[in-house]
Amino acid sequence: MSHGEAGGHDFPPTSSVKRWFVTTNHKDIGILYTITALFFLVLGGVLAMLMRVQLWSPGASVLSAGAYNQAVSAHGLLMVFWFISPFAFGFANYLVPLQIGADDLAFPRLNAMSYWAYLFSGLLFIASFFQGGTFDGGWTMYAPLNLPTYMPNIGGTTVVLALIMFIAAVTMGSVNFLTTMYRMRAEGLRMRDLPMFSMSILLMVWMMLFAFAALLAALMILAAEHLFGVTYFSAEGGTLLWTHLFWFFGHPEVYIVFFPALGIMAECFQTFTGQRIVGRKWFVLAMVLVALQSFVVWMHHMFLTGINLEIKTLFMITTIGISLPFDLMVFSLIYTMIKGRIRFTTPFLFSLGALILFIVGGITGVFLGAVVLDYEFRGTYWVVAHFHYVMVGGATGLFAGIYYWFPKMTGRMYDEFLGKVHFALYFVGFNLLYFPLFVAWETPRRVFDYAPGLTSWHQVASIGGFVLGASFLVMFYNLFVSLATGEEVGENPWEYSTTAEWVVSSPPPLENFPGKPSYSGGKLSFRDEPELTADGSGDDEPAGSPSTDGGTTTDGGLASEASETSSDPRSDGGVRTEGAATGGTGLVSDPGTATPAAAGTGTAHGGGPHADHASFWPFVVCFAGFLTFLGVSGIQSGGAYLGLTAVGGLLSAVGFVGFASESFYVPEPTVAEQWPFGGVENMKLGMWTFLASDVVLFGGFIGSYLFLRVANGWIHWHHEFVPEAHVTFPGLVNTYLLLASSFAVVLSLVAAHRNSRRGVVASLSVTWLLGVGFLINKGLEWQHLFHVSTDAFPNGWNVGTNVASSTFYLTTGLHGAHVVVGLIMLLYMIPRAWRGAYLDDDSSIEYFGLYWHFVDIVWLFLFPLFYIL
Ligand SMILES: [Cu+2]
Repeated sequence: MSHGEAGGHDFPPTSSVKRWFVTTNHKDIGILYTITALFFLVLGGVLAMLMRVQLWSPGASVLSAGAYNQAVSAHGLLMVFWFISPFAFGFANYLVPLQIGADDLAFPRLNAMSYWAYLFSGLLFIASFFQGGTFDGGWTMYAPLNLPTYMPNIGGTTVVLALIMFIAAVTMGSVNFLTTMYRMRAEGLRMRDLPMFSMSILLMVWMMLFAFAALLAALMILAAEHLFGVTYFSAEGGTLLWTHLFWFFGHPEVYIVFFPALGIMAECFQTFTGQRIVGRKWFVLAMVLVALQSFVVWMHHMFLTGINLEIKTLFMITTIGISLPFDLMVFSLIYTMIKGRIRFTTPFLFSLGALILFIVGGITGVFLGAVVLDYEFRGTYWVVAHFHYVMVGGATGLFAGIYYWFPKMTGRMYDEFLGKVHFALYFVGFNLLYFPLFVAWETPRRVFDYAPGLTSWHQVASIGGFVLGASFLVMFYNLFVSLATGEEVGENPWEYSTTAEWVVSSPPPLENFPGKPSYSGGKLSFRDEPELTADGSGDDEPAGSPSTDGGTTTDGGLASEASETSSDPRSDGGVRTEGAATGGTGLVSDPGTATPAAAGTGTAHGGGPHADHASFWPFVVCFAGFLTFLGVSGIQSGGAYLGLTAVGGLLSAVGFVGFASESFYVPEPTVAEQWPFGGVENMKLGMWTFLASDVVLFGGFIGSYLFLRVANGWIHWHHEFVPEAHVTFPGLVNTYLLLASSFAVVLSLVAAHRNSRRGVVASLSVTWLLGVGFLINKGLEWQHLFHVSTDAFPNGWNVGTNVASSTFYLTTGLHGAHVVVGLIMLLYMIPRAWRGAYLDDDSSIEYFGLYWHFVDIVWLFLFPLFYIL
């Protein structure tokens, strides 16, 4: 049986439209990410050109003040969120599994979810333009400009929701990459030997996991401020609170953006100089240092606020200090060039360009990191110029990547001459655009007018902007034409490139490798025998594929002879030769049930079932999320928005049920390097990493509460803002209920060990009932507080009454939502336990338990903070 006939579970060929809606393959998702990100680049670029037209001469009126504010804000948000990181995610999706010798990411369906959530979050952003105006408070979204008072249009709210959806996509991606990279590396591939690009992605997703969770806290609060009228950022100290939350995310974001570019630059420098990165070990160490330090520098964005000078000085030191590891990386790249023999290809030129831009951006950044100079430069075009040298420097590295891997992804070569033309226009255009802005630094930032004396500088900048924009026409033309007519390439057109993606055909076959990749012999080779494990599962490999030896080392080794043996012309499709396995049943949290035994018919040549996880549901769920968020954005105005919310909610429910009940099969790796998580299953590591980001999310909420309470007077809080009726007792009851429920989860594990079906069902049901009891008790308490009627609170104590009520309801509400999610998981698990699941393999209960205990522990923090202190 061939591919498309396999009952809707396997991948249709790439020429089929359906393929792109159901695919979960990392290479397909990588291509989808890349193309979508380029679309948002064009959108953000057009907005930027509108701004440059407006700034052609002082006093111009191409855009109104309001339209200019929207253009500036949307340009910034689209480029920072929807273009640059997703562009890097595209490469990461395509290449990381290839570079580390994995078949796919650890959770392929989650990967598809991540892409669709990203796409629909972007479409939600675009929808905001048609809701009476989009967000217009700048990309940093400073309070109080981000509040409904100053931004009453629905579009402003929609953008906040779009960002929340975007962060959902990022978090799913981060969890997936971390699990994959820690657990699915080829045998013998040590963590420290990861290729430079993969290493940069590893550090990027670590930073993303924590930084974006902080932004999520800020955005959830902001959304609540728009939708329910809570008082955080409009309260005493609220403006400063926003900047803390935002920049705790925002500064690491600079490195999140720049790291993948750095990884690509390192790869390109190695390939096109034929020289391993000089001081590779120190290079990697410097990256790790930067990743850690990036979280302790955020306050340099707040030098002009009332924070005392000692703290400012401390943050000046950490900020300027971060340039030291960067110096090391820059010198290492420069020495690599000096020691090697350079080939000036397009990817190399873009890498070198990125390095030059980054050096300028870095040096001008040190000026801003110094407290005294920041007083001078803040809010001026110095910042605009510096920021673009760094961020677009990062984008430049990514454009090196698109030329570098274009032959790998398409099997065809781009036109080298046109590539160089693109680079020349791009580099000249960029510098014409931004260098004059350092000179015209006295221009106020984010303002659509400026002093006449600066006109000529701005005109040069505008010309540069159009040259830069036009350079992309060359790129799109080049890549598009080459797709059809470019010279066909073998597996490795660059000769000196040494990472594993270059030893397989271009484009690589669906299953990536002709066998199990292994580095145990010191260089990459493929085992041709399927690995049989005790339970008889094997890897998914067509019979008779040759044992090949790519003859390469993992990274940075000198030239390797291109291997011919591994070339296999199958591009994709048509390689799976048997029907779809029926897989296990159930949710991702149930890998235990998807055992080969349950998989039944779908035996591969190796004797086990093959991976089977194509799915339409990720698309459905994310489309439903799009409708729901769009409805919620205008829910206060009712009417059509109310209907949209209902339809979206309904479709979400259908989508999640469909997603959870679909059968799929993802094999756990049998032979893989798994340091330091050898004994941990994929699902467990995924849960851990997710909870790590959840810790930061709650940290953001609890931190906000503490911050606002201090700002409003710690003691006064209870005397002035909280009614007498707010007593400890309901909170205490809830503490006992949750502790008891955690104990019940432990009992269900014990019951599973004793093989007692009834015991498992009973204890899970008790957990569920205790959780429901918790929610009822909380509901009664809230109901009571809503309707207190005292002199101080004649209208009750509801979400919008004051800062204390806002923090109380929102923080405990977030916790309550976590309880609800846990109860939904239980509703899925209890019937399955009734049918006898979890007795052989209780890992699902264990993963649920991790989540449930976490929710419990959070409550142990909330209870004293909100009820006792
Ligand atoms: Cu910063």
